[in-house]
Amino acid sequence: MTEPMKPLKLAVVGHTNVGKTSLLRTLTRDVGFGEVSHRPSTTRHVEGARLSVDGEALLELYDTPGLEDAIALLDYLERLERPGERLDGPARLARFLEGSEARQRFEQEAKVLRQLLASDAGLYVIDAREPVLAKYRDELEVLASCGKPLLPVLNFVSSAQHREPDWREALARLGLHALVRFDSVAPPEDGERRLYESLALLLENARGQLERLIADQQAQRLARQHSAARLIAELLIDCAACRRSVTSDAELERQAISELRNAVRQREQRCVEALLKLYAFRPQDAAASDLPLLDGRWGDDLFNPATLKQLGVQVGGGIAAGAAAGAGVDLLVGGLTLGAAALVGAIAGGALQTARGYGNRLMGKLKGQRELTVDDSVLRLLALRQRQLLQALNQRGHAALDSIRIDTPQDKGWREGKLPETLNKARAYPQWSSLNAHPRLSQAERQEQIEQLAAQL
Ligand SMILES: Nc1nc2c(ncn2[C@@H]2O[C@H](COP(=O)(O)OP(=O)(O)O)[C@@H](O)[C@H]2O)c(=O)[nH]1
Ligand SMILES: [Mg+2]
Repeated sequence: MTEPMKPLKLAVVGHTNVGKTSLLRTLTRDVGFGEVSHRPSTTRHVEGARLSVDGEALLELYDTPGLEDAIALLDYLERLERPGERLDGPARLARFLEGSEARQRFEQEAKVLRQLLASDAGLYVIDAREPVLAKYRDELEVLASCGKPLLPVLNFVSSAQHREPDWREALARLGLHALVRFDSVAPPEDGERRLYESLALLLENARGQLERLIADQQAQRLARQHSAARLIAELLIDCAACRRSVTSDAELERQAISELRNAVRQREQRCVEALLKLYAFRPQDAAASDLPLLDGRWGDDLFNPATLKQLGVQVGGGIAAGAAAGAGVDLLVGGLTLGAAALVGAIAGGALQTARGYGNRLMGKLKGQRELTVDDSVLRLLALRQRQLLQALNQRGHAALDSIRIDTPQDKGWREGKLPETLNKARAYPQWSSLNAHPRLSQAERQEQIEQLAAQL
């Protein structure tokens, strides 16, 4: 057996307020890590987080307080040398850390330098919107004297005013040629992978663990996307299969529509919350605006070709086509004979459970009941909104503070096109909807349809 590897230790360092704590939040996918603030010097001490794969710790990240007065510190370090003495960087730092100023005037800086000395490398975080000022160059010089590899991370690159070329040039002049572009609030899609790959170039011994981390993160990303598509598919099946039986009466119908609207609205919110949780965000990180256009539809899905097929009824092309087109009234008249025949056929075929449901719904029709279902356009709308949310989640860093708004897409495209076949099918299976009484959600066929629909999303 091979010895478990020691986790790679990284110190996250840089000027105050450049996004060090934010970078840690995003890399650890932990919205609660540390304290993020636009005020300077919120992080007063060193705080660590660990990334593990299969229970094995691969990486330790240490957040540090910001460096505030590097110019004065560099001056001080230079004056630590006695006449005729030539100390190298680490030796000079060692002398500084033993001295009293490390506990007084430069207490913050000493914490940072101690952490970097105890780490394998440092991530030097830069606010790429800032001009390259002398204080940053001095900061880098002080940090470089620890003798540890430093990887500059250009943060805030999603901002329009970033000065990436200036920083690239300045860093090159200091001998730092590798750097990573990042944004903790809106990270580039391959940002993490590039960061770890660049580290692997600086730390050849840690390549194995960094590659494992990269592979694991890729696998997690795919698994998340698959689970997300399933959550959305389940929402759509739930809504497509949802049906309410209502006595024909204006007031009762109005009430039923309002209840259906609430049920769908809440169901959508449940999906939003499940997606947020899956992506490790908080419930307040997204809010769905109200669903427009939710009127429900008065359907004759009883004569949906899928219902008939389910009952083993062979219908002529004419009836099936008429049903698909929603020619409800004619079929209602013919419903009795068709229904009776269907019942006999279904019982003979052993589909008693289905036949009972079918029979009740048919009786309902004859007693003046109407069936309310969720309109196609609402299903389209739900699909669009949830996909939009998913896209936002895929692009969101765990340092983001503002919340995502889920609005209705403006384009009209969603009204058109064919609905996925699975949704039409679901209309004929009320037991597939958690919004109906007596749902049977673990039915294999329902699961299959969810899987199929998820693949289409
Ligand atoms: N837009 C944007 N804002 C960021 C980014 N990184 C940090 N911030 C914001 O910058 C401020 C300082 O961040 P913080 O992580 O506390 O900086 P620290 O002092 O270096 O730890 C906070 O308001 C963050 O929300 C980024 O990459 N993009
Ligand atoms: Mg901080």
